[in-house]
Amino acid sequence: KSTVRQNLLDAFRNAAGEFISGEKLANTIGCSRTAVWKHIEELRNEGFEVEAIRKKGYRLAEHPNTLTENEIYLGLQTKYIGKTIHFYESLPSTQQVAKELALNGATEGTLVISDEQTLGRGRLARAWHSPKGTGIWTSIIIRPKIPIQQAPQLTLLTAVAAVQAIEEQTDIDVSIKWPNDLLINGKKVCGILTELQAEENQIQSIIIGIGINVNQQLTDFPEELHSIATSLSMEVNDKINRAKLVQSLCFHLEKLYETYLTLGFQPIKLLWESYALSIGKQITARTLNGTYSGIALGINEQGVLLLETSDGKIQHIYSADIEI
Ligand code: BT5
Repeated sequence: KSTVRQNLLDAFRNAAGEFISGEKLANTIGCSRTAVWKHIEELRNEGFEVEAIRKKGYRLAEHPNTLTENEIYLGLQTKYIGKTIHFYESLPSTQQVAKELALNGATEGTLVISDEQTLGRGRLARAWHSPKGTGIWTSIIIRPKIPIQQAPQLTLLTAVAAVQAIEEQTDIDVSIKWPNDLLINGKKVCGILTELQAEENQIQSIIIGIGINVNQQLTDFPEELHSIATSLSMEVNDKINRAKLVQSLCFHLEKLYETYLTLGFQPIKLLWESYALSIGKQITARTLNGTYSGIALGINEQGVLLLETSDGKIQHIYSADIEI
């Protein structure tokens, strides 16, 4: 992404809908007025409405409700999460691209996002349905200096961020099903997949994959998901602005991540518990080592689920599918 383009968007953002003269734009950006004009033409071709009035200058009038790199960047209120954006029209999976970028030294906060995934993945190689133009399919790279065992905490942290972003943009009540499902009225609206790269027991990067169903209608889902999945649009009967939701997601993710790095998991745990669905309830956890039923007591400091079975034993559940 050219820095001229980035500076131009920053200048428009700072102008908050007011006119800026071509000369002022050229000066703040540090390029010629011809270059300014060329970039404005590009923005227009992308669907942005840039008003031009003699003696007043330029004003960014309208944002298209499409998901583009510029559209996301323009309203971003973060220091580093989402500041570098790799946008694709279509990808097999954003996880794969983010992993390669991370291995090649991508900075913390780098965001990979695709308008469609043809091979979107859930946990345990399950498929994640990611049709074009409807959802948020994104992977974010972070590089926390924490012991590997604590990595699952980032899944829970991301779930809290996603709840906060969705609630901020839609006023819908969202709850979390441990560890990585966001539900609205019992139906899944968002899934999170965290994967990590480590060397000699040191975390190199964590790739946080987030899928949010935003503007799908029921017919956009395959038959087998009809009874278990929903989208934000289906819940509010309206279209939702995906770029704003990504911005909000980045904002809350960065805020919680900063809190986590300075104060540890405790404050995140409290927030997580306030949104969690299954605490104190009878659940069944299917793990690779067997199936356990009992009362979900909560999560411990590591983010591990504690399950009290009928014989009074407490099982530590590290990874499972939960039935409530
Ligand atoms: C998850 O897995 O919920 C993690 C999903 C992560 C998706 C993101 S999108 C960006 C990034 N790139 C990727 O390739 N992946 C990440 P899991 O808990 O295993 O749930 C998978 C199950 O959810 C499937 O087996 C289906 O039953 C169901 N499912 C699939 N697509 C869905 C959808 N769009 N909405 C709701 N449920 C879905």
